[in-house]
Amino acid sequence: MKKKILATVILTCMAFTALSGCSSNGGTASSASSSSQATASSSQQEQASGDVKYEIRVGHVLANTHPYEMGLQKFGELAAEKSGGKISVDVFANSQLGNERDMVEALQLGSQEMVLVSTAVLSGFTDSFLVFDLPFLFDTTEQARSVCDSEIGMEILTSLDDQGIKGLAWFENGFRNVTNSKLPITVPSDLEGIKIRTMESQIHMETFRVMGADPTPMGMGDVFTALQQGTIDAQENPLPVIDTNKFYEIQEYLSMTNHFYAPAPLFIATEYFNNMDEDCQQAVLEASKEAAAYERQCLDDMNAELEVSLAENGMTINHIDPEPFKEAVQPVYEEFIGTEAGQVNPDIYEKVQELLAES
Ligand code: EAX
Repeated sequence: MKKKILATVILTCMAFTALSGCSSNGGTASSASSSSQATASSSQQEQASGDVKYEIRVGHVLANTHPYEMGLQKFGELAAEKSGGKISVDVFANSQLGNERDMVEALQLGSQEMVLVSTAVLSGFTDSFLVFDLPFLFDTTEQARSVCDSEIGMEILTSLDDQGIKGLAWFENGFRNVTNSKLPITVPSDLEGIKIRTMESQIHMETFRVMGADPTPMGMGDVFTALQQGTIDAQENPLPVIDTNKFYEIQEYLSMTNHFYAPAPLFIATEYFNNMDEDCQQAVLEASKEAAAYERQCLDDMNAELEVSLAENGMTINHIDPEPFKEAVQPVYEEFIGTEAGQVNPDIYEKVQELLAES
């Protein structure tokens, strides 16, 4: 009887989500295989009636209303469907399993199966992803996605496989913009003396230092309180993060700097994946790629109206001329492209530039 209930619940949520747009189920640790009610055909029930053999915990640091959550829920539903119910995925939002660096380490230690992160924290594990930390590397989302989906993008994504962190697919966080409580940021000198939270990335910190700001690296879970207490004046994140973390409640100014593009690799613990049945490995690979496309669409849908809604929520929004900012951060390129540890490999950088020249 239990299996039948599980099967029905798995398929009710798949049918429901297939009919709906990009919406998350809310809640904190929500299992993607038991979140909503709908009907399903008997053949689908048979398909998903298998015993759950793999219970996967996937963590992220964003809100359970962010497209990260929607994409991971979709991954769970697809993995359950494609594995005949052998895979069950529980999604943990809001840093419940720790900050991004902790969760990546947890994959290496075998205490967590999957994680979705921004690449900036990976500088503690490898230099392969550093190219994405460079300021103003991309001008458009299309450019960024084409690089992620290219051969060099796939090489970067899988560059940690032999360190226990297997890259599955490129989700997306997006172009990052500055919010602060002091003034509109219109030219680099407006950042002079601004205490800004950054991710734990030397390149990100130096980017703000060369413009006169005072960067503080911090895990995502501590940002809202730090802003609220005034220990920092500013933070930088894509609009969907600003919205779903309600930064508009404590940050007056939003400056559309688009200074970094943050891709978001979906990782699984290599050993855990290698020990899965082949059919479930295939299910994970297919589900991760389909879920990545879905998550990008959710971001696109959300971004279409966020400037208006953030202004309605009281933010003073300004756009910038990027040229003075690009000029101001040139020293970051001189300092961080090279063959030393902590530098962007020149070959990777050149391959990205060649792709951009073709686009
Ligand atoms: O991947 O920490 C951040 O500001 C990022 O947006 C977060 O890592 C999501």
